[in-house]
Amino acid sequence: MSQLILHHYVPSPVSEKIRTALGIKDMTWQSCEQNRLPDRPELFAMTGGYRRIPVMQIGADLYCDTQCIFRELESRWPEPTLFPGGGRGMPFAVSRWTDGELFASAFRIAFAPVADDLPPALVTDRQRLYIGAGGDLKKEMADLPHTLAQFRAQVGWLEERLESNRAYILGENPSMADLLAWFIVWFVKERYAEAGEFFAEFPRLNAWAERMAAIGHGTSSPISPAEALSVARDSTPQTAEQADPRDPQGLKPGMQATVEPLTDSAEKPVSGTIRAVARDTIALTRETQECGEVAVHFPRVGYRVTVL
Ligand SMILES: N[C@@H](CCC(=O)N[C@@H](CS)C(=O)NCC(=O)O)C(=O)O
Repeated sequence: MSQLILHHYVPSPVSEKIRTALGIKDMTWQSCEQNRLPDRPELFAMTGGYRRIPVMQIGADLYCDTQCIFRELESRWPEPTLFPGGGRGMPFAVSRWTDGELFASAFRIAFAPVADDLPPALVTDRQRLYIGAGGDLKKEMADLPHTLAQFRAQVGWLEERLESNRAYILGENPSMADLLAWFIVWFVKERYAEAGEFFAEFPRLNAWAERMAAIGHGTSSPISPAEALSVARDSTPQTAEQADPRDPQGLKPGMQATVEPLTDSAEKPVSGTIRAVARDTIALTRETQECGEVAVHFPRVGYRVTVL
């Protein structure tokens, strides 16, 4: 099997979710650092333009979105599990909260106080992406006390959850549930100048955060975007054709389709030929001169599939 390549950039909180998952599984992987702004020609050549980070690549298979990455990681490397104690399903439901409302507050707290010091192109891009077309981090700064009150109450739920002296959210072993909370706490602790004071009232969460940081990221070695592209070019997708007779949209292998995230109308849909249809995921194949045939995998939840 080709080695796992993670396309990410160091300050990306959503990537930290996956880097720490690789730490839990003590994996050896290749780290492909991408630009913070969407100037990522090699990655876009492979995914067909999927805009977000991280993306996991294994040979000529590309997994977009952390929902999809978690599933594939667990299926290929089941031990140690990200779902100890049979805790499957629920973490994906919890991710709709952490990646939605909780992340939206964390973004404002991390970015609004420093917006004037960040590259203007980054501010414009992320405002649009996370607050919407009329997004304005200056207005968000004026509203920061409200955002902090919202965030504080939700962080309080995590503190309460850790009150029974368990080391991690589900018990004695770290799990996907911890990763969902960790990337948010990591993001705010890394970026918000007042984080020390803000988190002072959450002693259990702080002790847990130290345990999470100590997990690390496994062992990585660097790979350039051009090298990652040549790995895809020299491989063939390992995804078998798969039909799902119960698919509510009647999707079938061989159909031409597009996939796009529901959250961002400005993102370009990715087009290709359906290879595998399932309840939780969809894979399209695409063929280009730059990278040969690749399979690009997406979650179903939060994405719209349109047959062309
Ligand atoms: N639903 C996606 C969200 C990913 C996401 O928003 N990632 C951020 C980076 S932390 C991003 O892509 N920002 C815009 C960019 O880097 O171009 C997932 O779970 O992977």
